[in-house]
Amino acid sequence: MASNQKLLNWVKECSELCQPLTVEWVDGSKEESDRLTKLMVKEGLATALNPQKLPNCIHFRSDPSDVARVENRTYIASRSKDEAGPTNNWIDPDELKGVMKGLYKGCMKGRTMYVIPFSMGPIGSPISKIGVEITDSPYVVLNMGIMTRMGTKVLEALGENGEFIPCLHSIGKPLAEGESDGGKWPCAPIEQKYISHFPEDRTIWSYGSGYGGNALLGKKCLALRIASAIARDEGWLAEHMLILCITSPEGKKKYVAAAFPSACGKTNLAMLIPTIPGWKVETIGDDIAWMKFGKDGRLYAINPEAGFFGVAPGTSMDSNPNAMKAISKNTIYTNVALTADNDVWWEGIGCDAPGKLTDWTGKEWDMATATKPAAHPNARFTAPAHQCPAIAREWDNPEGVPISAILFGGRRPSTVPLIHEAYNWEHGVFMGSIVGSEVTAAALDLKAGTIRRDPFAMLPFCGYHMGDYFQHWINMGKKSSEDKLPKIFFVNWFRKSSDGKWLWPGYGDNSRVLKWIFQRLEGQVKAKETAIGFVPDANGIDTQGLNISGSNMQELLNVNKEEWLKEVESIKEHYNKFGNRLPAKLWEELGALESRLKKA
Ligand code: SAT
Ligand code: MN
Repeated sequence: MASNQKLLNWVKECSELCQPLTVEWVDGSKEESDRLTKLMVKEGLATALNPQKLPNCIHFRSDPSDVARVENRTYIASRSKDEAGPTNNWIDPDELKGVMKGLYKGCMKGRTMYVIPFSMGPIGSPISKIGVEITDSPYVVLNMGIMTRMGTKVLEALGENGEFIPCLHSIGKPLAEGESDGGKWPCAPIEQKYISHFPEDRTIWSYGSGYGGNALLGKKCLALRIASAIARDEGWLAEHMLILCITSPEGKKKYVAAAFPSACGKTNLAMLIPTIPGWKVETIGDDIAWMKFGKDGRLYAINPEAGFFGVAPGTSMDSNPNAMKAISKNTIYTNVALTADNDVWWEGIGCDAPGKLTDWTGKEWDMATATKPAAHPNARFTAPAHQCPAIAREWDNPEGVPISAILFGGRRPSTVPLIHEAYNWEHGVFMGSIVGSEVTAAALDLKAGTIRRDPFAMLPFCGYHMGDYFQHWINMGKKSSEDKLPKIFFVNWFRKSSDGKWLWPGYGDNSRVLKWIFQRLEGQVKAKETAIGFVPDANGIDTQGLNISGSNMQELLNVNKEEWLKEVESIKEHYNKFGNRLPAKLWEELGALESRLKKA
C-alpha cells in the first residue's frame, strides 16, 4: 500500500469523482496479469491465443472507431495559447478541466478503478521519472505491465515524499447496475474523446479512448509531450527516437539515436540484422529516447520504455525476424486477424492466410474474395523488450548509453538523398526541423499519401511551442563541445526512381548506411561536400554483395539543385508558421543553404 500522502489524496479525489465500484492497486505480479487476462477472456473482450503456437498471448479487437491516436482530440492545455504554439490544439486549461470533470463524473460506475504506479526508465535511474496512471481499463493495465516497469517496486521507489506525474484515464463508458460490456470494446464517441496535457501542472487527463497512445499514458503523453516540457526546463531531451548499438568487425561499439515519423520503420531499424559480414546491431529502444549530458560532456540516452508497441502489418521473418521472435510469447495483439486455430495473421506476415480468417472487426474473411485488409493497418503487438533476441545487454543500464550519432529521416520519394551529414550541430538542428514524411495510417485524421512536415518526428508529440523546442535543441548544443556532441545525419530509405520504383532495398541493407556513419564518426572515410551537407563519395557506401546498379546508386546520392531550391521554398512556408518564435539561427541556416545551392 502506498505511503505517499500526495498520491493517496489524488487517488481518493479521483475515486470520488469517477465513482468506481472498487479501487485496485496494481502490483505488477504474474498472478495479477493472469487474473485480469482470464477476466477479459471470460467477458468476451479478449481471446486467448493458441498456447502451442503463441504461449501466454492474447488478442483484442478494438472498437472500429478506436484504432489509433486521435490528433484532433489531443490537447496541450498550457496557460496561454501561445505557449502551446501553432502545431498543437489548445483549450484554456480551466475550461478544459471543467468540461472533462463533467465527463469524469461517475464515468467509472460499475467498473474497477486501477491505480498503476509505473516508472519510465529503469527504477532509480537519474534519468527516469515515476508516473501513476489511474484507469478503468484492464487492457491498459496489461499493456502498461509490458510497456513500463510497473507495480509495487515503483511504489517503494516513490516512497513517502517522491514526485510522480499523475495520469488520469477513463474509457468513458460507465456501466449501469448489472450491465456488462457484452463482449464489445468500450469507449466513448469521438466528440467525447479528450487526450489532454497540462504541461505546467505536469498532469495528463485522457478520456474516451482505450487505444495505444491515447490510453497508455506513459508512452506519448508522458514520455514525449509532458517530458519534452520538463526536459526544456531541466536542460535535457525527450525525443521520439529509437536507440541502437552498432558494433564493427573490430568489436568497437557506437550508439545511435534516430527520429523518424510514426510507421517509417523505427522498429525495423532498431532490430536490424546487418547484411554486411562482421557487423552487429543491437536494440536499446524502438520509439523513445531520453537524453542527458553526462559529466564527461557526452549525451547519454535511456529507453524509458520496457516493451515494444509495434505495428504488426508488414512485420515478417523477412522484414524483421527479431521482432517476430520477440512477439512469439507473452504478447498482446490488438486488431490483427485470427486463424481458425487461434493463431495470428496480418498483411505482410510473409505467407498467405491459412484458410478463412476472422478479420479485425470480427467478421469472416477470405483472401480470395476480400476487399479490405484482414488486419487493421495500425494493428499492434505489445511485447516485452527483453524478449527481442537483438536486445543489447546494456538496454536497461540506468546510466544510459553515450550517443555518437543522431539520425533524422522520413519517407521522401524524391529530393532527399539516401544519407547526408550535417556540417555541425546547428546545421543538424536545421535538418531535424525540416523532417517531412509521407502520411501513413498511424494517425487517424490525416489524408494518406501527402507529405507533411514533422520536425524531429515530434509534430504530434511536442508539449510546447515548437519554435521554442527548436531553440532548446540549439541551446543543448552549447552545453558541450562539438567533438563530444553527437554528429547529425539525415537518412532516406524511401527514395524512388522516376518510374516509381524503390531505389534502395532497405531493411538489413540499411546496415550499409550505418557502416558509413560509423566510419565517418571514426574519421575513416572521406565525403563529398555538397550544398546540403556531406554526402558519400561514389564508392562510399559498401555495396558488396548487393545487386544495385551504379546509376541507381548515383540517383540515391544525387543532390538535385532544382529540387532542393523547391524544397527551400517549401521550408520557408513551413518556417513561417512559427512566426517570431522560429529561432533566427534557423532562418540563417536556411539562407545559407539557399545561397550554397545557387552557387552550386
Ligand atoms: O498509438 S501510439 O501512439 O502508441 C503509436 C503511434 O501512433 O505512434
Ligand atoms: Mn512512435
